[in-house]
Amino acid sequence: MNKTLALVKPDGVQRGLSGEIISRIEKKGLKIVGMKMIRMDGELAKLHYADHVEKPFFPTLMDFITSGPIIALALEGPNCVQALRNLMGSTNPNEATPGSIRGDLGLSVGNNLIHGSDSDESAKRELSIFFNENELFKYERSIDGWIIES
Ligand code: ABT
Ligand code: MG
Repeated sequence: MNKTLALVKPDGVQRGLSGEIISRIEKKGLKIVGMKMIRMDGELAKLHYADHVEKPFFPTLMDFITSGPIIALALEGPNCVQALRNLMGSTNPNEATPGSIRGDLGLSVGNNLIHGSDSDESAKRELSIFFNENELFKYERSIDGWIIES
């Protein structure tokens, strides 16, 4: 089964929205197979956002993402990368549709509450940054048959 990485960003944690955000992920049916609170440092931020290091907004992004603890989640489910991206909404909360996390809860692109890997390839790379193999759990949920078509 495919996996993806979600991060509740520092604004989500500070605003007391971690529960709301994680709850939406759980209600969708995605299975949490790893979870930890950490504070990213500059080195981790550069690794995670390797594609953005040269972008003009990177210094602001770096300050923001290292400004407080985040909650990292490893998620599993069919098409989980796309499922999470749909739950999140567009990068800019002003363009994100109502019903999405960013559409309902955010107002600015620099404080957009949640990260989700943008492809299976990114998911693999990013999960290996945040989780060791022994921090990812394999377990069945008794409701899986009601959520996942066999
Ligand atoms: P992430 O899930 O954080 O990667 O966001 P998303 O994939 O939706 O958007 P990308 B393009 O990866 O943006 C990464 C972070 O950079 C911020 N950003 C992006 C800006 O501040 N200005 C910009 O012009 C762009 C394109 C938004 C994302 N994170 N935050 N916070
Ligand atoms: Mg991205």
